[in-house]
Amino acid sequence: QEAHAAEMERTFIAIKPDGVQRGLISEIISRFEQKGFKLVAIKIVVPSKDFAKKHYHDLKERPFFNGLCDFLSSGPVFAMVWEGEGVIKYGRKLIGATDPQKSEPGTIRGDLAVVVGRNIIHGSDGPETAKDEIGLWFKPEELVSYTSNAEKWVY
Ligand code: FUP
Repeated sequence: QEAHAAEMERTFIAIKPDGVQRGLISEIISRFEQKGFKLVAIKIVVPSKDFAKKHYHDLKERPFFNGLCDFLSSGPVFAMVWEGEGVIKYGRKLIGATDPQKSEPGTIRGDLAVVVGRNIIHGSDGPETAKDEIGLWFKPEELVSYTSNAEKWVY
């Protein structure tokens, strides 16, 4: 069966400054890649604090909002768009619970992080957020569309 790349689900995944500084980029990419998801955009950028506030606008009433935005803008963030069937929900599963103390072993946060304020990775929590976050971090022309040779074995 043919997979239609243009119709495929996409999600926004970002390795936060702690994950980048700790050298976890390749480890994290591997988990998404080995699952069978497809990388369609990447960039490494130090977001401004204003940009961080836009990214986390849903959390602006929370007590940790300011510290969270300071943290996200404190160093390079490795931003990605991943594509594949069910990638939004399953991406969250690969990432694990927000608090690494509650993340299962085998998940990215469960295996690689300890505290909630340094939980190394972000992933969109639903289709609307995914669309908004991809639009915030990437220009449409920065996303590629291609058929990978592996897809005929994944689907
Ligand atoms: P998640 O979608 O799993 O990243 O979780 P949230 O959107 O609820 O939270 C976003 C970020 O806020 C978390 F990754 C870490 C930070 N946070 C805290 O620092 N303290 C909290 O109690 C909850 C979240």
